[in-house]
Amino acid sequence: MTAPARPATSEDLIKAEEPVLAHNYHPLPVVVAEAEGAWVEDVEGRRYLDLLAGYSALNFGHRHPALVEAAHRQLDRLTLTSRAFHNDRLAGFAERLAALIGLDMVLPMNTGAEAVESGIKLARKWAYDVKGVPADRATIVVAADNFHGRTTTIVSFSTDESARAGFGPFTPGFKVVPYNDLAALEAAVDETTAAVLIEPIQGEAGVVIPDDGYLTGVRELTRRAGCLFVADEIQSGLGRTGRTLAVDHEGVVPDVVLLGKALGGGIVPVSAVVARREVMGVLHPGEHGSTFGGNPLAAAVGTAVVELLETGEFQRRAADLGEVLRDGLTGLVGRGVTGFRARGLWAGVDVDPALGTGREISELLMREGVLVKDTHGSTIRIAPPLTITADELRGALGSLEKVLRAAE
Ligand code: IF1
Repeated sequence: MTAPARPATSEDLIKAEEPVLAHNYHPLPVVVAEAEGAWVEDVEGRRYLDLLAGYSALNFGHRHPALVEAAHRQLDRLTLTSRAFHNDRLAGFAERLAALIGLDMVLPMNTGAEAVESGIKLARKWAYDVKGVPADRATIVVAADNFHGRTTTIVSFSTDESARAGFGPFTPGFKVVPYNDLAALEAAVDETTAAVLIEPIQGEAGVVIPDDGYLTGVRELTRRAGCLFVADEIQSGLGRTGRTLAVDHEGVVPDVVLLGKALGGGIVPVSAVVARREVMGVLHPGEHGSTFGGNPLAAAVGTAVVELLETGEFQRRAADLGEVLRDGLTGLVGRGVTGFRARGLWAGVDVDPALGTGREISELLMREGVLVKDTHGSTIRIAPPLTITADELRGALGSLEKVLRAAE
């Protein structure tokens, strides 16, 4: 008789990854085994408040009952067809998503990077077919410090050396201008420009919010110049900032909106390009696609996500809880925090570098039962599930205060 296997500890599991898992990440040393709502539990049963929410893939929390139910129901009926056939879930998903976003047509994909790639291809095709740019001459203007994903084309226009170095040769056709600088954008746009592609709020850069009027300016400039405005709302969209989209804060409607992360309800990867009919109309059979894009399970979960957002409840929660977050962070400025940028339930918090790196602060917070993720240098980002309660959020801010005080 063999002895029952001793359950693996967090330490065992972290060690077991080392020889078999690519070293493209440096995760916090927590091994999550279960989760519900804003809380995760590790292998030893320790509980943590999740203030990262899967980089906003978990806007509705872990295992939101309506989303899990939609997934279960669909698993029992039909999971995949490929786009070689129609499936009975796709029309409803596209119709409701387009209506939520205020545009006409949907191209369903899977990951964020695929949505960005698809947006780039769509903009180029539109430039040749509609705008009349000479073949292979189309350019796309992007912003410095962008983060749009990790494919070879997308890292081609990254300004982050660790994302780019070693991955050339790079895809041509991109012009990089400083973010939040309309004059630089104006100077970069010409008759070859297919699109301006930006994040309405730059996530990876540290939750960088442009000046009021910037997005309106981008909209006016692109309209005047006869090129497309493509907004990457993969992280900023779907309730995070207190509105359905971050561009809604300026009442701006882009030509193309890229969605991902939360669109899959934290269950399956679901992304989408949502666009005006005249733009999406340039794509014909055989020109673009994906085996998994628009699969029935993704469409069912995506539809349930759209249903949650149609009520406006989550956008309201993000706005209201955003005030709690802002108040808490304001109280920490000068007490370990040198500054912060916040919109809705999303903040980039600059910690005094004398107190430690963002990574060190994140590890200390982990020991207090709060999970966050650092970004560059001494910045940590806070993006809890929109289902978090005000008391839970205040508790987490209390833990941050405690960690900062102990680090002094
Ligand atoms: C990783 C960051 C967040 C995105 C925007 C497209 C994508 C992303 C605006 C691509 C992805 C991720 C990827 C994730 C880390 C993460 C991230 F720090 F890198 F910037 F969220 F803050 N557009 N962001 O933010 O979407 O292909 O990943 O589905 O580990 O690389 P994806």
